[in-house]
Amino acid sequence: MIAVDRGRYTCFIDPGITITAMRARELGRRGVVVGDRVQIVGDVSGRPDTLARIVRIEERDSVLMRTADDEEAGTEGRFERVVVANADQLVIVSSLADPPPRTGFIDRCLVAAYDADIEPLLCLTKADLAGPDAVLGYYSELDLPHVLCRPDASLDDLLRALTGRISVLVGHSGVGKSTLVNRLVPDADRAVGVVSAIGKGRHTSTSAVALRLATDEPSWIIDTPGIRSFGLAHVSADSLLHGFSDLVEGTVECPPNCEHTGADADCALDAWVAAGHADQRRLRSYRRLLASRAGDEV
Ligand SMILES: Nc1nc2c(ncn2[C@@H]2O[C@H](COP(=O)(O)OP(=O)(O)OP(=O)(O)O)[C@@H](O)[C@H]2O)c(=O)[nH]1
Ligand SMILES: [Mg+2]
Repeated sequence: MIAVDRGRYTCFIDPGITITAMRARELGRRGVVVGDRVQIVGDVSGRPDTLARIVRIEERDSVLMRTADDEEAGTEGRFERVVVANADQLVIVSSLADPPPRTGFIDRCLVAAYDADIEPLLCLTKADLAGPDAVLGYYSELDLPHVLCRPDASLDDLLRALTGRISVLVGHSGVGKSTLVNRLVPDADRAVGVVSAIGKGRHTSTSAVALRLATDEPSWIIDTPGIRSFGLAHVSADSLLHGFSDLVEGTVECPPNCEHTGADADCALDAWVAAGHADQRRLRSYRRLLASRAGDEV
C-alpha cells in the first residue's frame, strides 16, 4: 500500500499497476499503513473508477512507530502511531540551517531505528547554507552513515544508498524531504513548502506516500509529513540505550541494576565519557531521554 486518503488506499501491483482499494470488513480494526503488503480482491485492473478491497495484511518485516505527543493526540492522551511498515532504512533528514539541526531529534530517530531494526542514514540537507562539521562531530564515535545534499550538486550518493531498499524519510517540517523526493522521482509532484511558514503549525506534506525510484533494483522512498518530536514512550529503557551504541560498552562497568541516570552515583558512563570514549553531549541526551520516559520531563 503506497498512499491513503480519506479511506481510499492506493496500492501498487508489480510490474506497475496502481489501483484504488477500500478496507474489507474482515480486516476488523487492524490498520493498513503505508508500506504494508496486502492481499486484494475485486477489480485489480487499475482502470479509473474501479474499487478493489483489501482483505489481508501480510506479516510486517519492520514497524516504525512513534508515540504522538499530547497535543496531536487531543483528548485521548498519548498513543502509539505506526509511521510505516516494512521499511529497511530510516533516512533521518536534517537541514544544516533554516531550520537548524537538532541533535536531540536525531538521537531519538536513532533509538527508533534501533528499536524497529531499521538501518539509519543521516541525510544532511541545505549544505549550501551551512557546513556539516558540528553535527558530524557530535556523531563521530558512531558508525553512522551520512550523505550531504545541496541544490547545486547531484544526489548520486543518496541514490546509491537508497538503491534496492525501502527507505522512509523522517524529519522536521521544512528540512527538505519532499524537495529530495521530487528530485529523485521527477514525476512525484510532492508539494514543497516555504520555510517562513514553519513553526506556525504549517506542514506542507500531510500524509505519507511511497514512490518507486527509477533504479534497476526495486527501490522505494517514502515521504512523510514533518514531525515536531519523535515520541519514544513505547521503547523500553534497554532499547533506549542501544540507540546510543557509543555508550553501550561503557555500561559494562556499571553495578547491577544501574539505571544510568545522573542520580546513580556509581554509573560508569560518566567515567566512560571522561576517558574520551563518547561525547558528553551524547550522555546528556541519553539521560534526557531516560528522564522523559520516566515522565520527569517532556
Ligand atoms: N537552500 C536550500 N533550500 C532547500 C534545500 N532543500 C529544500 N529547500 C527548501 O526548503 C523548503 C522546505 O522544503 P520541503 O521539501 O517542503 O520540506 P519538507 O521536509 O517536505 O516539509 P514538510 O512537508 O512540511 O514536512 C522549500 O522552500 C525548499 O525549496 C536545500 O538543499 N537548500
Ligand atoms: Mg514535505
